[in-house]
Amino acid sequence: MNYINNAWVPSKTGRTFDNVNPADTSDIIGAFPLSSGDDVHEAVAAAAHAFSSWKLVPAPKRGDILRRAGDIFTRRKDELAEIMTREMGKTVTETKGDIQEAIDTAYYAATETRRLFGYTAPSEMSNKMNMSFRMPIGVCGIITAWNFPIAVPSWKILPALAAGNTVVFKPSDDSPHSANIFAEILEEAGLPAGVFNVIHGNAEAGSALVEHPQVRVVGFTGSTQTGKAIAARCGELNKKVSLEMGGKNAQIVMEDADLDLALDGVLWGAFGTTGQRCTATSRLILHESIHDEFVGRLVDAASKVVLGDGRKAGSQVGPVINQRQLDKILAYIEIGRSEGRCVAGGERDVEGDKANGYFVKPTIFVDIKPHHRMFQEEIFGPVLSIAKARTFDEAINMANDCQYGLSSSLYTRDVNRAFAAIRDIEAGITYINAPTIGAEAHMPFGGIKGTGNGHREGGWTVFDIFTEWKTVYVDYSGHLQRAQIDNY
Ligand code: UN1
Repeated sequence: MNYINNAWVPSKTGRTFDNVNPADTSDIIGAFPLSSGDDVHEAVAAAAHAFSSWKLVPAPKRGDILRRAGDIFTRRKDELAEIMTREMGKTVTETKGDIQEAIDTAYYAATETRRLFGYTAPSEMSNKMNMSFRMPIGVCGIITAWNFPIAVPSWKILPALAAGNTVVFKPSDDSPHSANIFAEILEEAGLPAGVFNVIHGNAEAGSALVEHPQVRVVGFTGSTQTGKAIAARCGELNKKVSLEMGGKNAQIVMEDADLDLALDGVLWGAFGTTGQRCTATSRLILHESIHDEFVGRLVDAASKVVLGDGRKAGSQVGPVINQRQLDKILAYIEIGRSEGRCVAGGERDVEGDKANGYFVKPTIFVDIKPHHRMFQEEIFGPVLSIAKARTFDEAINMANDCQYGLSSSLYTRDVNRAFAAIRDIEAGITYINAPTIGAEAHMPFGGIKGTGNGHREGGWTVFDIFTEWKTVYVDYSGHLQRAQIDNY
């Protein structure tokens, strides 16, 4: 069902799609609406109507609702984690972490409602005050991917609501159930009807949302191809748009690093969430003097990673999301074989029950050169490509030789190298002695170059997306003062 005006309604199309468990494709979780522009229109109309009263609710009162949502997410965490794992595959430990990001964001956004600072500045004239306020914008259209079904939507939706906007959310058709729980939680927290709406479906619903004249802001996380198309359309329609697209994140390990730490970092960064994070470590740049030893240990560790249904105790890595992604990953593995040498994995895991799901063994390629496709293109799966660097500068240049710029990581014990990397790596996020993953809700999140379009979610920077400035001049002089004329 779609969720419009606090009611569960079927699509006017009468069409549905199946939500399939990627760990066991015979397990159909349910049918969800394949919505069209008419459904989107109804949701946007509800959100536009709700905006006129929601924007007048004092921001701290809006914050109270978000805080309650954080409490309910906490209460429903275990149940929701099971549901999320069943529909998108990552382990329950990881889906709990996903929900924790929403809890953190809810409490953070709630607190920000007591700030949402504007600013004041002196006037050029006497007896006049200048100030500028952050104002809500209207209906926000939110479109997100399936890999973080609750966390990533929460980064956008909760601050958008905190700022006084209303929302129509089009989740991925690979994680619709989690989105519906999101709606249930916001309703129970006390969000008025129409303030938050969910429309299920595929690109048809997504593009209707982007096109709708009453949608003033579009927030998107997903593929580079779709993101660029949305941005182009938003350019024509003159809409505000924030994009969070691909990554090809590098971890550099220098010869002076704590190698045990670096090994744990790359294992979790590359294969955690089955490599399906925009922040996943997909390029490993090793100093040549430690290359062979490090690769040997990494291959050993990767071959011990336990693949399995994310709901089963002991599983460390779940399946990939669907047949399309499986095919894409296997195709990249073939490209990898032609560009370098496969030293771990390189195939599906079809042992026992895993034959029913989309499992891919943690895969490692060595002898990859910086210009290779394996080092340039986002794969979004458990595939790591390794290259050798002779010097620190060469390692930094290799990390930067890439169209994307989301996350990055350097392992070293040399404080000078650490600060040089912070300065020189072209990415929105740099980790020192930590993997490329693990963003925290109250810090700006986003990337440069091909990853984004200059916006950041997370932290207070997210309010740059979901507010517009209203500048106010109050002249209490009692006579006409003409700026740029009378005061000079
Ligand atoms: C994403 O993959 O879209 O920092 C987001 C991280 C997670 C979020 C990833 N907290 O890896």
